[in-house]
Amino acid sequence: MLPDLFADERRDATLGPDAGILGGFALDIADALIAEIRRMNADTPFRHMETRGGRRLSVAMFNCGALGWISDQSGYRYTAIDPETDAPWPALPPLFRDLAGRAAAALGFDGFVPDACLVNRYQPGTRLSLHQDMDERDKTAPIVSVSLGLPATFLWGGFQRGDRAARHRLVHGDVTVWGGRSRMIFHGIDALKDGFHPATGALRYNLTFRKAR
Ligand code: MD6
Ligand code: FE
Repeated sequence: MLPDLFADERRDATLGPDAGILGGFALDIADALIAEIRRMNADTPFRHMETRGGRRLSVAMFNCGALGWISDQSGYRYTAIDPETDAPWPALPPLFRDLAGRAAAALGFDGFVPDACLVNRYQPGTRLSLHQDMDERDKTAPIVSVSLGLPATFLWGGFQRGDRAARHRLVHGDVTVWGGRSRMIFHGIDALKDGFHPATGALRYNLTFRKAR
């Protein structure tokens, strides 16, 4: 029998219970997603937020949707107003909402309607250290995360910060979904390697959809 040449193409992978990578799930709309990021970024700048301790995050961020995740000297929280522009965050594009719902359903989370989308921008050298996503009120909803542009190494740890982390490659168009029993897993992104991607140049974008309230 001939080998299935496409068996590897989608690279779906299980991360843990209720968590997985949907390889290439957003590939067919990736260009349109990037166009939406650029359109919103015309009015809403990427910025390097500060942690409570006064350290600057190396990931640059903005939000779209009713609520946006922010960090400053008083800590982490969700707000309806962008403190940088004093205006509401840009509306969640229907294309984004639809993608998040379809991806969540693929992992068994039906009816996922995000109210927050964090747009992350990584340059070579940018990293996101191990963390838990715990600022969302509704921990029963999953999180859906879309990778665009340069590949990254996703770190998938355990329930303790010191637990050994597995490494998973995330490429343009991949979507990760997690919730349920894996919702509080420590995770992060290793320092982005230098490179060039035809859709984004020397950048990686990540969209992270949540139900914050
Ligand atoms: C990133 N993602 O992929 C960072 N958090 O750039 C996250 O921190 C993340 O991908 C919660 C759920 C999914 C994620
Ligand atoms: Fe996270």
